[in-house]
Amino acid sequence: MKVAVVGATGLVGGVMFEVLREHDFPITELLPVASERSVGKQLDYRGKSYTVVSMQAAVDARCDVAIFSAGGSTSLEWAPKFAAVGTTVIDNSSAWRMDPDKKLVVPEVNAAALTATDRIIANPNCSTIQLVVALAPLHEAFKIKRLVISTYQSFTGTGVKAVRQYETERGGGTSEDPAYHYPIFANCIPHCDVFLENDYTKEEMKLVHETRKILNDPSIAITATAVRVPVDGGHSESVNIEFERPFTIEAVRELLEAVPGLVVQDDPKQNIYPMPLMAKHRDEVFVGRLRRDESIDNGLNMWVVSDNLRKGAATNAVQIAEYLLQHGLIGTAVTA
Ligand code: 2RA
Repeated sequence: MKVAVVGATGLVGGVMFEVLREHDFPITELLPVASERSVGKQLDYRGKSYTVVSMQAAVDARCDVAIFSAGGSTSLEWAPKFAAVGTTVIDNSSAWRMDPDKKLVVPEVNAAALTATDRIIANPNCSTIQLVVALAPLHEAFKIKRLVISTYQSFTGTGVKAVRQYETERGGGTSEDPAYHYPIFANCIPHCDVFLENDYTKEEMKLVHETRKILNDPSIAITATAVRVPVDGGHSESVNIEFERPFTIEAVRELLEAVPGLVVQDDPKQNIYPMPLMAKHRDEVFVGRLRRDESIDNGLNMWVVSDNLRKGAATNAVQIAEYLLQHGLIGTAVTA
């Protein structure tokens, strides 16, 4: 497969190469793609040096697949150009996620919706991906009526600038080019992305809209609070669910344990529960602290953790590419 990695020099781009290598994705030709200022740089992949190329050069190369992690504006401008030459784009930005004509895919949940004519496929937001991996089997079994989600999101979700701010502050310094309005070291900031007219942040509304789209159920009532925390191993989420139908904890546990890529870590008596420290560099979604919400009928609480740069971004995108390849949906000579 001829593969372009767009945003190759970014934080997620670097993890993308790690995941492609670990998954042994069948690459015959690799094109690292970045902004003009990085064109010509050399990047190593599996012991071989590759030259960073421009967006236009990657379009002209007519790749089979282009995996984007380059921000929404770049994706809005360039994804259609790749698609027009028959390249399948898997995009990590929010640009296409809520487009009614684009699929928003978490392979464990809804990959079956993909077809050979899908030329721009949206990778959901990291906090949505880990959430719906856990919710999907429960929604099918007990129908979710309402969700209340609080997230504890790694500063790595904001990118290199935030990592630099955290490391400067951890060393006792003050960042000259901070990613956040306030210090992130030894702090929690209830502000991920920008505030909207309804006083929620974009990050919180992504959870609302994307979850409904992926589960294909606009009736689910959802509210969220997204918090940035000084943690680098992954995103954590406290999830409160009200189901339409009764459930048992045993049935919930059994359903979750049957999900590929989901690990139940839940034994409070042995202090067993998911933590970002243990999730870092892993591809799985970890679920624990399963317990009935005794304040309502059919209520469940759970705790969901995953590495936001891997399953929350790079791994999910590579898994979409693997699904397309395994089902003969990549490289089909269908141009848009
Ligand atoms: C964040 N979800 O954590 C966003 C970016 N992927 O900031």
